[in-house]
Amino acid sequence: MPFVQSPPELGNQYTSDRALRSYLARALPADVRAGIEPELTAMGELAGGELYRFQLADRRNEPVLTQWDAWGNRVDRIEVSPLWREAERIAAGQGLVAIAYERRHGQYSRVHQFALAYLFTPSSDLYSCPLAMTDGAARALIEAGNRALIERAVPRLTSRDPREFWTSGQWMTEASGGSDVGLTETVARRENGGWRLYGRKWFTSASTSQMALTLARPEGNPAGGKGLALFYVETRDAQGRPNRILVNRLKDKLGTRKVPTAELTLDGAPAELVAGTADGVKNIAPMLNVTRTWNAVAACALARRGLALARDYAGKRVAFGAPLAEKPLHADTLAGLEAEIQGALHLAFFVVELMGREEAGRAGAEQKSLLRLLTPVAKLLTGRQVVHILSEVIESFGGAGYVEDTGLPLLLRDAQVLPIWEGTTNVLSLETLRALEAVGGLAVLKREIGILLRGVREPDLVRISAQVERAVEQAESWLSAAKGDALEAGARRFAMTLGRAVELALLAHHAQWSLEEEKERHTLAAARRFGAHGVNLTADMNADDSRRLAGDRSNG
Ligand code: MFK
Repeated sequence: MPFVQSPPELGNQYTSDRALRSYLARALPADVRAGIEPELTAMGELAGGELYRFQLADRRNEPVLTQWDAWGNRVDRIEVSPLWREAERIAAGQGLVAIAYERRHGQYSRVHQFALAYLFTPSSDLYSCPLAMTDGAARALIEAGNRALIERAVPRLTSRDPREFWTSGQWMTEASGGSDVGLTETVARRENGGWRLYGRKWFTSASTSQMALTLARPEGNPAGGKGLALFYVETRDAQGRPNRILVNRLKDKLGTRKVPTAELTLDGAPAELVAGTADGVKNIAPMLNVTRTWNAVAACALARRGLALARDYAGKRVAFGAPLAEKPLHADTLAGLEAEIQGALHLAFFVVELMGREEAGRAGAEQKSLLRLLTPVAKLLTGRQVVHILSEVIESFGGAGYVEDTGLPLLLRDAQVLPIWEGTTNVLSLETLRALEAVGGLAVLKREIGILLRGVREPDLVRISAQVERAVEQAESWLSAAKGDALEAGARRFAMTLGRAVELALLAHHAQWSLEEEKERHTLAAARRFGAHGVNLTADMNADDSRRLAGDRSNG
């Protein structure tokens, strides 16, 4: 018999996730944790068992667009994959959006929701994309205070009944501007007392949604983001026909291939204003902040899935006389990934906690400022971390990781979207600088880091605390010296430094708690390793060198 390698397997994705469980033990009151634990255990079982097997079997199914019926009617029907249909049923039934609005656990409801979403995401083929937008749409409508739209849409967006449940799109991207949304060309016209939208949306994720929030420029409005207005659109009319919206084609993407991302033409689509005839970017910002948080949680979730598979495999795969797990270099590689995942997890869930506090009316001005500042930071940093981690995960399987029917390459391809959609790393780095201005500089972050590190006593954690504080000081002095182009050029290194500093501060805080309360040294190990990877990335780069290196068209 020739040798046949056993594939990697997953267990219960909640009970086997030490970092998540330890985090929840600290972050949640005991009664809240006990109340949600059965749901988390059941979701962990589903995600590591039945749903994971379904996902592997469903690998080749992708959404299919049918533009015409047999009789020549334009129908633009999109059939999603079987797994996506099941994912929708599970997501509605488990309240993956609803939990945040029912608020059964007050300020902890967001932690509850996102812990479930984190477990669900890697086995859902990114069904968390429509969930993120649905959550964001509910939040944006509520913030806008538009009673009629809230009454019409929010009960559907937050329904637990799969027959009632609606998802929402977030149509922002146009060919003219993916990041520079102010370049939007879609026009809104007053016709017969209502608004009609005309234009082309270039990248509409999850285009099977029943509604969308979108941006368009009311005729006569000035150019730029301020001249845009936020509109509510229902995608089908009362008879279920496309609502003057044409699906031109589905995108042929690197990853997220189960997500039916489409190019749309709005050909007089009826729409309603959400919040006045201008300030569209500002009015859609609450949606962006919610989807960016989903993005950060999804990044941690995909990274965790990759490492869970790599770790299981390392215990089974024998090479050079021993399982890979016993090989010092292989173990060292996985250890580095674990430390980065734990840092990312703590940052993403810190933002989740802040969001929950704000929504429950329990956040003071400082916490609101922190949320504003750390939302783009968490999104951009975790988005980069997950791509690095999953690239290493693929490599840790050798050739098997490069073969499609192992289901592994999908992880890396899907993860690559996370630093792109909802604002690229660079766009969010610049957004971090604007957010910093909005919150009055670094003082609020420094105070929070001080609070996190106050109780640290373990000698290694004391040393790590000093490393965090030094990195923030270095970032601050870089910021005060950098001007003009140098400021913009260094924005990513600066934002990543802030993010890494907060990740390490959270790890140190949690490690001290875990040493005392759980008698565990796992997070201490993660903090030490993360610290060894480094925090401060700021640097004074030579602008002439950068111009030469980036702009040399004669060099390839
Ligand atoms: C699993 C995860 C799934 C996630 C689902 C993903 C589905 C995919 C769907 C998409 O990808 S949709 C496309 C997402 N596109 C983006 O995220 C656009 C990225 N570009 C930016 O973020 C630009 O920075 C931006 C469009 C915001 C720049 O436009 P502007 O017009 O130059 O905005 P500006 O001047 O920065 O902000 C306008 C106002 O909004 C300001 O308020 P004021 O008018 O009072 O000064 C800002 O303070 C406010 N604002 C902007 N961003 C904000 C915000 N307020 C709060 N939070 C924010 N994040």
